[in-house]
Amino acid sequence: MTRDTAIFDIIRQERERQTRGIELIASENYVSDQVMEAMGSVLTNKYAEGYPGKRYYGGCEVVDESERLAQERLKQLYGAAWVNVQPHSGAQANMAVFMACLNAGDKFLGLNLSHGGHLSHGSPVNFSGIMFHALEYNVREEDGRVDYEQLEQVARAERPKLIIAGASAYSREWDYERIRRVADETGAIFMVDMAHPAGLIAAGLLKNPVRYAHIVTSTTHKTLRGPRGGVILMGEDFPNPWGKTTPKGEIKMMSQLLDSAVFPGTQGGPLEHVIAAKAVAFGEALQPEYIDYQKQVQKNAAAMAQALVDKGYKIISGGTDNHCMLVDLRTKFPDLTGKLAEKALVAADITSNKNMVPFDSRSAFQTSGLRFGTPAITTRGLKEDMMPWIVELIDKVLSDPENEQNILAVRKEVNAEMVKYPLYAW
Ligand code: DSN
Repeated sequence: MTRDTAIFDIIRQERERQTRGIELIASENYVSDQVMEAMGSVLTNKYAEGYPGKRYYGGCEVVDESERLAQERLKQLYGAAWVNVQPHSGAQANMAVFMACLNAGDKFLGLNLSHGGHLSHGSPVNFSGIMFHALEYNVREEDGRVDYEQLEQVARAERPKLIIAGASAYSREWDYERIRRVADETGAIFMVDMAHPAGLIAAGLLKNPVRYAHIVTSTTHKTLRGPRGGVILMGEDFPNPWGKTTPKGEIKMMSQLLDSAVFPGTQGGPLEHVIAAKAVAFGEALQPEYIDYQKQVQKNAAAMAQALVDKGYKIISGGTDNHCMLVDLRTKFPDLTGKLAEKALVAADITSNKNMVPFDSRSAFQTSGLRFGTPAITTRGLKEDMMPWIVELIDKVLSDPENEQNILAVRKEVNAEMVKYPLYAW
């Protein structure tokens, strides 16, 4: 077969882009060679609809072993009693929870997308907001922290069936105990989407939501540093609170509802090559050196946030407890949009994403914010003493975002430094 030079040339270009620049997208990371090896393996050839030991295809005995290993390692990592490793993504994991817990039109409560929430927690353009009745809570304007009082008020007044904690752009620890209390009081199921801080939680550096929530979902590719994908976990299984029964009249357990909601409810054949890569990543996360990595992610984020504050930038909530931070550009550069800031930084080989800030005066296409995160640069080997240097470069670009000479000078400096932090041996 002729080699597909068109696509492999594009892959080479992307590898070069990743290698020469500073990656600050909070949801991205660089996986290990063995995670990539598992993803690019013969397991991609196998159909395995169903679950280990109960498949709809023959020849699944080998992939059964790797899926079981992924399940066992994930349980061990978070102290979970039950897991599902098949969701193709975090949004698919969330969709399965909605399928298991709600009927179309039911009320649920999640963090407002423009206050740091996620698309699949109730955005009107997502299945969650289209099929279900989304209610929202915000962060407080004065300190950028979750408004737990508002969350409680809405839960008591509206009695949603599901309450969701978790965010895409929120740099603080959560008060899971408080949300669980109001969920118990109002009869709601409490779900945490831990996709962003999952790696820090696995390392024991943030509270483990599996201890507080009924159901936890996650992606596997952010701080956790696995392949692109999703998972669902529970600390203990429980009978579904609405008495849904099996055809034989038995009350279903939540694990049965969730398994059925993933397959056949919302997905077909599982991606067994990705599940094997998830198993590899979970195995890596169980090693002692993984804790050192996550501690460094946190240290780097704290140092970057401080350096930004020192330069006059406003960080929503004033700092970070985790791997990310949301910068409100309006304080330092009132006329600079997140859109232009992102473009100028990309031209300097510094990658981040524009983001709405709470109470933003601009649209989601323009935005007044930038989101930064440290998982990828930490994998690359950068330590906290390098964070002021990165912030200096960011500031240089944002101070004159349409000056091509200025951007080129920053880009040269970035490229010269990043050569010292090789990513791939091949
Ligand atoms: N899009 C992801 C992020 O960047 O946070 C969340 O799914």
